[in-house]
Amino acid sequence: KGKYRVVVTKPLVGDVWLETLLRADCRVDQCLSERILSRAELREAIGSHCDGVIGQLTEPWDDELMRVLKSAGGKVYSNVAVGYDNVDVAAATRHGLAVGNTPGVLTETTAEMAVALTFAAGRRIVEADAFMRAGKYKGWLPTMFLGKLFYGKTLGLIGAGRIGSVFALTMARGCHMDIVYYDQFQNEQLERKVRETGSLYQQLGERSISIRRADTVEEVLETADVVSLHTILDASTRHIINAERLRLMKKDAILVNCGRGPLIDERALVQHCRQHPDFRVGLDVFENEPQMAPGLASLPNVVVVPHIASATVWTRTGMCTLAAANVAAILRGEPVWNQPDVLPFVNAPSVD
Ligand code: 8YV
Repeated sequence: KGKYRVVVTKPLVGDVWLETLLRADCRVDQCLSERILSRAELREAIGSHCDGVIGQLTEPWDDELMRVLKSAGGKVYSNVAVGYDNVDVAAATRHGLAVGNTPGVLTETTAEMAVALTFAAGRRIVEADAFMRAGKYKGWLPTMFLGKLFYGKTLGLIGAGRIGSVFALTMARGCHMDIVYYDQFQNEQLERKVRETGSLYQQLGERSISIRRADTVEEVLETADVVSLHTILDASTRHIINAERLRLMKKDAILVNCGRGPLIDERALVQHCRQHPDFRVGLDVFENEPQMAPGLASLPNVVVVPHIASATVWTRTGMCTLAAANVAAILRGEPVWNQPDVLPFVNAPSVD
């Protein structure tokens, strides 16, 4: 029973997403395997009839798979992620398929992971934890695990959209850091918030904060003590951090990436970290997930986590629910979940 058949390619979080689909008259075929489905398995899951797919960024939703979905009667592909570099949106649009994503619900959660990685890398939390667990703490020394102070330093952003802004404000307000950002667009809202916080700090007799938009990526890299990547992945941003640009950074800077792995040339990063032990890195994403570049995992100046920046129960429940709501709305021809600046469709839903 159920008017529409919806394929879900991975186990999801919570029950609301399922209730949302069932309420919308959908029959749900969910793949409960934790394995990443191959192209052939995705084709098989779509089968001869499928109205919509809820998929993941680990899957290549390119022209071929969009064609398969369209031929099976599909109307919508919904990514359980805000990023959609795994989706050929132009192909989907050509085939008349709407493409949904999950902006908004993961902004703070992802920004908080960038904060966590910044501190973990800068204060050597993982190294120190391993030291304790190995029973190596034999007595306190003033020279032990010297890390970085953030207070009053400069924070660099590559990409100042939703997540980048929340990260920057959290760090700048908490540690009184100045911000320098590179983005195609000026973020007036972020600039205003920083200016207003700066004047409040001044009134309170505390260190003020400032913000400046840089003309080039280089300018951010040269001036910042912490650089965090929050830009989308496309042809223009692939390897935006390469060997040459790493050399521009301060030798004791911190580089954080909760965006997409291929923003960094990971092999060049390994080399750089070997040469500069005071350079510190926090990574949530990798160039060839789930693999890491040879040598990366054994570097003491690098902290790595497995793409979990949005992994809280609240956020993943929200992402899965929004992904389901996107499918339900398209199939029933209803308005999509919406709020200013957060549109959960990356192309104009053009289905009949
Ligand atoms: C998720 C992400 O961890 O939303 C994104 O673009 O990369 C992360 O929030 C991932 O999408 C889970 O599938």
